[in-house]
Amino acid sequence: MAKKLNIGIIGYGFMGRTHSNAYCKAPHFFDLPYEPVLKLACGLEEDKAKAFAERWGYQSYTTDWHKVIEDDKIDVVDICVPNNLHAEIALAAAKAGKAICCEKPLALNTTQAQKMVEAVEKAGVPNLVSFNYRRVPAVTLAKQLIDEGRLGKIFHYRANFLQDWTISSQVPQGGMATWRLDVKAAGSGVTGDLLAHCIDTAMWHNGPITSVCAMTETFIKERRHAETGKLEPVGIDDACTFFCHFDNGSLGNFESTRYARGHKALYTFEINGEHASIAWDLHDLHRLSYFDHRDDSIVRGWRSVHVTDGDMPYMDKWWVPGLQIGYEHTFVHQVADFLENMAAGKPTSPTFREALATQSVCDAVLTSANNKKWETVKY
Ligand code: SOE
Repeated sequence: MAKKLNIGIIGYGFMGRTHSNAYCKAPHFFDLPYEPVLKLACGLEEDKAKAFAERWGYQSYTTDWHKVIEDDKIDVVDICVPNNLHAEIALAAAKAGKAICCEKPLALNTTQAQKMVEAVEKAGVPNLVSFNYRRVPAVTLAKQLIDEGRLGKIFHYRANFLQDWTISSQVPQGGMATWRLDVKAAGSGVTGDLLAHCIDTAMWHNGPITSVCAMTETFIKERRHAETGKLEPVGIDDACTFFCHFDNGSLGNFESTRYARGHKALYTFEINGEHASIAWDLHDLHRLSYFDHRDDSIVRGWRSVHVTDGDMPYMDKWWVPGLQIGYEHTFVHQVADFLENMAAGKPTSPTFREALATQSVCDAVLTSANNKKWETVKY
């Protein structure tokens, strides 16, 4: 019988739902050393916290996150609240000896993130940041192909994360979901929210980014604040493009915007190596495109690998070959890896320390855009 592991989740929004779903599903598909028990759910508004707890099967609820930390029965604190609350909660959770799963980006900035890393490392608690796209089987397979050396020397890494949901000036800043447009809650715009995903995956695939040259734009300068009702200046970046150098000598090219009409969440990357190239697209997430120059010329071309076979990452745990999985499964894989590693006393990537490196790149990107100069990333 797997040992019970009590989960206390803070935040009942979009991410609170993805994480709760993952704790429910993981034990059905993975042989886990722990059985996650949905113990306590926390959110600001009582009726919403109660409804969330009932819907997902949490045993109780609270509106005060301190109660989650103070509860001796809670083993894992799962942080799914806006970015400006991550640091305070994580520091308290680490002090209380809890394992921590924190939503991305780790913090508002590198200074905060550094303190969070020190806290979890001092306390020796398991820690993980939820950059979930690493755990799309096709994205994990890309990592495997790179590590096997199939691409040879890598020359280019390009990634985009394109959305279109903030084009209307009537979208408010602040409040549920739209806190992402309020710089006080989010820290930054597309850089921390979307490019952080691309940077996390890129550095996992292709090693550290050493220097960046960026530009950002805020297309809508004022928006009504959902909490104050007043028109207030917008402090986030609506769009960001940057070039970079990787430590291995390759060049990077990244773009993110919430103003690409027609694209809802188009995360794509392409990696070009000496022998082969890889491309991936979130809207077709179960496929990995692969081109290998070493193939006979008469059959050489881009292949679309359907990542559903049992020998492909995570896929032996799901259905039968040919039947695909989707977005929510990335969080299930995250829970499974976290619990397995926790039992084995091993870290789960990306740890707070690894997410600090992503935060350092984000900070360098924003500094570069501000200074209109190349910036060396300070790790
Ligand atoms: C923003 O719209 C958002 O929900 C991000 O916050 C998520 O991290 C991303 O996966 C999808 O888009």
